[in-house]
Amino acid sequence: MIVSVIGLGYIGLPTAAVLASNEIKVIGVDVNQQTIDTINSGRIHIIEPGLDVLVSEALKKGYLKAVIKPQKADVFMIAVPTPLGNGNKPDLSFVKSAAKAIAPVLEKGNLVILESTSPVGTTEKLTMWMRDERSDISFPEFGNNNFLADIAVAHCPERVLPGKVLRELIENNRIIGGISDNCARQAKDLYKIFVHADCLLTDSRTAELCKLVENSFRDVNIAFANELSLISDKLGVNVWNLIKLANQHPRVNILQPGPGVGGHCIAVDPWFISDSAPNESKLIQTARLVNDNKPNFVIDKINKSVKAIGKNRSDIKIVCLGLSFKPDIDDLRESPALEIALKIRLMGFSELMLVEPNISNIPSELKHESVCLSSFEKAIKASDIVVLLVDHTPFKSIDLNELSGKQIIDTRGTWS
Ligand code: SAJ
Repeated sequence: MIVSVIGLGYIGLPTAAVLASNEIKVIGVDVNQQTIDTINSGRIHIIEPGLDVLVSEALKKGYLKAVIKPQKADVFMIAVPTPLGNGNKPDLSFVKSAAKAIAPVLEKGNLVILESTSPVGTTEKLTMWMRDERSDISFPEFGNNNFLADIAVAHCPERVLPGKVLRELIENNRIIGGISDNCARQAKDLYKIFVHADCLLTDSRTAELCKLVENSFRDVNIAFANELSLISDKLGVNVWNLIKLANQHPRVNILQPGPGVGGHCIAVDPWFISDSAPNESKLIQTARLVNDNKPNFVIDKINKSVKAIGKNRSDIKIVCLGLSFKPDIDDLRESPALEIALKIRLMGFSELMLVEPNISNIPSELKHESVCLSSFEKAIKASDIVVLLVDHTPFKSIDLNELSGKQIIDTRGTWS
């Protein structure tokens, strides 16, 4: 059997490598020649623990190769981006391009799986885009379980946590939604090769909504925690202590407030629901707005600290601890910490020190004569205002006496 993985990014490459490590021949396809060259030389272009070893082993043993144009295979797994376009509308252009690219090499008996997080109805659109190119073979029809088409099409959304991808690919239960029941069953046979957990079958629409709902559930729950942080601030209550106490209740489990919600999933996927059902998704939309507004609250706190110091900003040094979207990773995409640092940069402080142990260069958008990357100890000593934005492990072990006399804005409760 040959499996072709279309899109060799954060999901596609680990999936390709895991399949190859199960002695399945994998052809990885990507539109970026540099990505292909890197993989074919046994290296990787993303950071994910353990992935480099898996990829270089797979290459050495001949189970994995990367190419720019799809070739014939038995299974095609599509793991391309589905970003937010203008007006928070889903951009499905990469899925459409993938459909058009694989259509010419499709053969009777092939299975096509969409892994990308997608709005409801995308797997049906994918089927339609392929059908438009290939009138000589038959494709399944949603809800028609009596028709055995030449090609099977299913949606199996990825659900892995960055940083734990290789483990979660194998250990997480999978939701598999077929265009028809037969498609779902065929897809399950593939996942059972490497998934050691349950593969639960449903239809493609349910699987699409299921993935969006999982991330929206988390977004709404984080928004609740973020709202509590605003309420507590107004009422002079320590929100971290409040949540810890409330969580003593057997049926309460409040998440942690922060500077906002980042990453390319939780801050994006709820919009896919609100785009499809705008009038029915008020809570989901409000949660997005609450989370997106949290950086402004942090900026207000900084302004209050400036007032408390009683000097001009041009005489004040400020440090931002962390820039990534969550702890102990180097990923700055959609990071609220980065957004806050950018806002601070424009506030005219004498110096903005950035401490981000997981990167070695200042992001280009932050470059300015008043901005520098600094070590943790040095920045703490030199600063008047300390803004903790990401709870990276090294920040937890500070002697709290070193913070005395400084204005502290701890958005993660690390020192509370
Ligand atoms: N965050 C908080 N408070 C919390 C938890 C998280 O502010 O209590 C923030 C984080 O700091 C971060 C953001 O939320 O900015 C998202 O981080 P995360 O660790 O919750 O999730 P992601 O985006 O890394 O991965 C999510 C996961 N989804 C769920 O947990 C429901 C993962 O399983 C998905 O596969 C992934 O999205 C995806 O690809 O969709």
